[in-house]
Amino acid sequence: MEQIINMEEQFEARIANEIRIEPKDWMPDAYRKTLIRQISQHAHSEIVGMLPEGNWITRAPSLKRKSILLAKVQDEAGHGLYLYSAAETLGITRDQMYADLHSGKAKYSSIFNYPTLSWADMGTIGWLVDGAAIMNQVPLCRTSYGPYARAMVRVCKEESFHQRQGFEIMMVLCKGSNEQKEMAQDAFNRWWWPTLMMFGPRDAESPNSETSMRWKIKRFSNDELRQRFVDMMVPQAEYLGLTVPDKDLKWNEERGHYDFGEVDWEEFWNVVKGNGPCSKSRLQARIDAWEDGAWVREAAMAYAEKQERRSSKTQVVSSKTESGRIVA
Ligand code: BYC
Repeated sequence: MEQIINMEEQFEARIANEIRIEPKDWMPDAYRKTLIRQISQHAHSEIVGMLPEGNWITRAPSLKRKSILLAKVQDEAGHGLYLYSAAETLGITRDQMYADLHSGKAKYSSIFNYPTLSWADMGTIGWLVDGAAIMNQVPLCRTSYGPYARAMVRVCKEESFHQRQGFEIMMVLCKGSNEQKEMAQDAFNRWWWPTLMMFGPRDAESPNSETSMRWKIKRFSNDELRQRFVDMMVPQAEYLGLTVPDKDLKWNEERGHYDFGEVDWEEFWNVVKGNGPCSKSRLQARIDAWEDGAWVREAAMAYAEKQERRSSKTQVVSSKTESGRIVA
């Protein structure tokens, strides 16, 4: 008992002194549990996040746009893999994480349950959704768990490129024909509010925030990051000549921030519970990919076992040779 209290004190002292917690360090069960929850959900978001954009690879308007989009979607797969690896260091297996996603137990970001209806959605996702991801993830480069923080450094570099490419698509559309401008505004109208939902519920309704902030897993609250995001995006929308679809949006001189309207929280919770416009098809696509890939996993396992058998046979032969009993 005394030993646990001691370890708990050491853990809290490390957190207070900004010393990262590493996989082999002692950590409270609740810290491990909430990290597995957040990191695995983050990984699932990256993987499910490939679907709405993957939908446009075959319909990209030029070869250049197609290759950029392909590279971006591949980057998201990479992010998912770093994050699954980071979660595995906490003692959960990848198979378990996939099983939790497929059964609906584990969540993924609500944003990916909306459809991508036009090419302008590719620009809007890059600009807005990746913009929100950067706002949320840059502080995670300083999160208290070492493997998560290190994964985030690379993820954020790649996300910055993604955001630039999204903004550039929007620039081209907004400078284009009336039809292109309308397409850009329509995509912006559809994605603005769901993007604000990415930051999670209001602080007062966020059950995980208090402990996650205390343990420095989260560095800023959901509402703080949402406000920063609005402050950053409004001037960019103005630059593009787009109208933010919020009649309550107004610069507040006193606060030094934009005031903005209320997110539709009923819609948010509905999507989080799995009733978003594309929730069923997104999850089904992941389940199908898992089932269709069974033969690849089986073949890889059979190959690994064959290699293992071969190398153990070679070891027996070479150890016999060394002992002088067999001479080739
Ligand atoms: N969607 O207590 P709260 C990307 C859940 S990938 C769904 O505030 P927390 C990209 C929350 O999980 C971006 N669920 O939670 C990829 C919790 O339920 P549980 C993904 C949400 O964890 C490809 C409950 O609501 N980014 O950008 O303190 C292409 C109460 O919430 C959402 C990350 O995952 C939501 N939006 O704070 C392009 C970042 N919000 O788990 C782009 C890492 C909340 O108790 N994650 N919930 O059952 C985080 O920073 C935090 O987990 C959150 C939520 C801010 C999201």
